[in-house]
Amino acid sequence: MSSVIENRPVAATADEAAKPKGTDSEIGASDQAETTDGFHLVIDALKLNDLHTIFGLVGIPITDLARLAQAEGMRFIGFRHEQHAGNAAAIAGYMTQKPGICMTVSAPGFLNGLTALANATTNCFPMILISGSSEREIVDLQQGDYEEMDQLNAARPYAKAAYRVLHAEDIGVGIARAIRAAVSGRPGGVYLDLPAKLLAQTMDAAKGRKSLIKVVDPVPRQLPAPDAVDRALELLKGARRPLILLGKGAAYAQADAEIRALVEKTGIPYLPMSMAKGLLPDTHPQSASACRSFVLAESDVVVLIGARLNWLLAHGKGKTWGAPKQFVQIDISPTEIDSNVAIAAPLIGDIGSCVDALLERIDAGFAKPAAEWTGAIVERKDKNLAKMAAMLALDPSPMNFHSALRAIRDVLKTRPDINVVNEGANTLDFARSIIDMYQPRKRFDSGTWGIMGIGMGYAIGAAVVSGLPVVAIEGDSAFGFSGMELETICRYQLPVCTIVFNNNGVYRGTDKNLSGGTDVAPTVFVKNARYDKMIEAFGGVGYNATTPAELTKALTEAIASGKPTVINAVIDEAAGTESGRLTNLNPQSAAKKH
Ligand code: ADP
Ligand code: TPW
Repeated sequence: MSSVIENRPVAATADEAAKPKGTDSEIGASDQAETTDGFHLVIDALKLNDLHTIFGLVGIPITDLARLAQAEGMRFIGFRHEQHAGNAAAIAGYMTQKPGICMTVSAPGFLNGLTALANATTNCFPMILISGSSEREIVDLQQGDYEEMDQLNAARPYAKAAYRVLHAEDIGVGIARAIRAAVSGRPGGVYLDLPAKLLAQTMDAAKGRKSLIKVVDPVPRQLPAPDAVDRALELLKGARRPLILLGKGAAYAQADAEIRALVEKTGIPYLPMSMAKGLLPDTHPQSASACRSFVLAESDVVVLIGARLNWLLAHGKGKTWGAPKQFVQIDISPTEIDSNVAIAAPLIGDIGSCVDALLERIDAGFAKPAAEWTGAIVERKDKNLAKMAAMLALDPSPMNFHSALRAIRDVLKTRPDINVVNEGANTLDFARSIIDMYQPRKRFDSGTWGIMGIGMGYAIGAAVVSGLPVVAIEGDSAFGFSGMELETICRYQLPVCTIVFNNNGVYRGTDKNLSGGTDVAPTVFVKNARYDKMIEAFGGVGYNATTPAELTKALTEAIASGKPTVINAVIDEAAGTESGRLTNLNPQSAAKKH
């Protein structure tokens, strides 16, 4: 098969078009100088919209597309499995407000990417999954094409939008629509179906260029209605125990200064959801993280900023929420309002504009919360922090989650610019509360689904986008979902240090087979595995750490080296609890409750 790069058909610039024509053996050179094709139009459309990185995995029909993208100056990061390419694209979207691009082959490659697309949509991350597809005529008659699948319809329920382009002259429109759908309003995952035939279609180069669209104002501001702002302020003015709750929508919105001003001007205590940690430094005096249960239960008016009242917030009701409350909810999506409980003061718009509007009208007469409320919070916080400090000071052998995380926390404190990826059950729950974050959009975790498998994909995406080191704090089970991407990390020499919390299994490693049979229990892995050896296979550096001191040394060295590294952190196999802090969601325990 000839390559599109060899037969480069586009005259990209006037200079190139003016170059002397080649020999007769360069078939149709003068024709080619005036035509373009689907391959080039896709690349040109992406570049025109400042999208310069593709996360993907090649094969028919997109290998040449990937080659060409690279030849034309785009970065193509090739993965070992499409799900991780998709996760990298999703986190790139979250970090930049521009859709991350993931590219896959048809049917199985597409389906592997679809989990990431669905996860991105669930988390409100903008990304575009571009998949090659087989011939429509054969797919629709189910005649058994190579990798046959009706991908467009398969994607629809899991995507914010899904489009297919059939004609080369529509590629510009297709990509513009995909970009707008991904980043405007509530961000999400968009599927773009590109049949193989489309990529090879040719058209006049000048017409092709004209058909491309540079999207103007892809993330338009959406101003809140003035009466909605008044309503929210009235409610806040009457509050005696107000609380601000920051979600990852607030981090995504990049309205960092406005949010900080709102928190500080009103004096209202705040709680960050896990990925909003660092939006204000976790050490901020108004942070109520250390007494989360207390403020959720005792507050009377709660301002939700880019956070949904889903399972992560106990749906806004029940014991967690204690005293009756009223909510102000700032969100870009009007249908989010009243999704779980009544919202007294919805504020619809982009977070920057909504927070600005509140700030503008908070006058001198706005009283800061009473000392009775803020004092009670400080008292609780101090008590809980002292308890936690005592726990962190213990030095059990083997290490437990706390002693290992204390070591990591102390190293990360010296590098607030570092990206942190975190998944697992106990590893996730403990790291979330022990590892402080100091800067916005530096923490990436299992998110809205509580999904395992985002680890290496997010780590690669974060390293590529930021150019800064990544520390991935991974349960040993969680790590297993994406572990093969260590090769990808080594191939691109990314500064990713993966710390595997190795406690010999899912949640822990001590379960027994209830039948007494020879198979190990469903939660148990190979004992004393050496995850550090895995990265050595690809030229990376492995460390085995059995004490906090060894962990500190390994992590410090790993970060300083900027090399791909894995630290096998040996954790007491009996230390974890089933499902971490989600024990109550297991059917057995849930049934007991009812
Ligand atoms: P968390 O899991 O941190 O609680 P969620 O993902 O549940 O956060 O909520 C994020 C919310 O933020 C979503 O409801 C989404 O519509 C909203 N959102 C995302 N971007 C913006 C924005 N720029 N302006 C306003 N709301 C936004
Ligand atoms: C895609 C279910 C939730 S947490 C977890 C699994 C398998 C792993 C917990 O063990 P790990 O962590 O990582 O060793 P730790 O700290 O407790 O020792 N498949 C998917 N997503 C989820 N959430 C699961 C399974 C699960």
